[in-house]
Amino acid sequence: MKKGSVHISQEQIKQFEMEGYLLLNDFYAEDDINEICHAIYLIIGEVIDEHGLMIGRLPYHPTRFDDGYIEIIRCDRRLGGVIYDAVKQIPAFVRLVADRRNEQLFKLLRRESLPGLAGNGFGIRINNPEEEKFRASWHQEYPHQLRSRNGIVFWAPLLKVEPDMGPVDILSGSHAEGMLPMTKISSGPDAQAGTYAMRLLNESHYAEKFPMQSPCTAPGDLLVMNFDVIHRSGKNISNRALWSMQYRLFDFTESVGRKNGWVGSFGAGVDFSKFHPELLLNQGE
Ligand SMILES: O=C(O)CCC(=O)C(=O)O
Ligand SMILES: [Fe+2]
Repeated sequence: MKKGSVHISQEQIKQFEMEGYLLLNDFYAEDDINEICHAIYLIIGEVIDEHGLMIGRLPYHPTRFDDGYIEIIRCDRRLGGVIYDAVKQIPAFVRLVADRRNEQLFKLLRRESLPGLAGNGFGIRINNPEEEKFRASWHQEYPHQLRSRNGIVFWAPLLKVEPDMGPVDILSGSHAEGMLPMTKISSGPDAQAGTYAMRLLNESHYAEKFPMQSPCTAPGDLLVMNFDVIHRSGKNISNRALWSMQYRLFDFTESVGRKNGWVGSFGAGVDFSKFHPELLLNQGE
């Protein structure tokens, strides 16, 4: 799609309203993605040099921009965290996050809205093979972001996503349930840290009620999800990390967000239950 020209059909708008998500193929240009991938390649090289790692790499090519990454985390998993924190500061990525096309698309999906870009709500996910710690379990986006009830997650891959890499799972139509209560699991075998400790109550009920879709996407594609649609990280059983970009746009004019001053959630150091005590039930502790 050319810069500044976003067109979607009435059919697609309707699909987004019915299913709570929509896949737009080739929404971004090859160069938009390539610029980001190239910078990631260079940053990985900087980490290899800084730590004197003996990791050989092939010259840059968009399909193997993360060459050396898996070897780095095998040497020292903490360096994966360094790379994760670094790549969200790539100017080309921040430019894409704030791109006019995202705002235009938001306005097509949310007529009469005044779009905002969720602060601390953007980054590049690296879903490592066979790693559970940072896998997002079934969730709705709203409690994790707040800002506004009327929000949309933008999800776009940096590589071709194969089924065994664990594409994001979506429960189609589940946004119709509205805001659902959650519980905190901070101990036991299922325990995760921080925002990952929050679990949807009775998640298996929803997983049975709604059909699951796991769209396999490619660079340039964009997946948009309603803040209320239930989704989770897929399971990466491949031997390559799944790199994908996320950013969230919201509507400033929506009444709950406006009343709360568009405050953010965990990423902004806020416990969402302060604003929505009704959504946190103390079960499963
Ligand atoms: O890509 C994933 O693993 C999960 C993505 C997600 O939950 C999101 O983008 O909001
Ligand atoms: Fe999410």
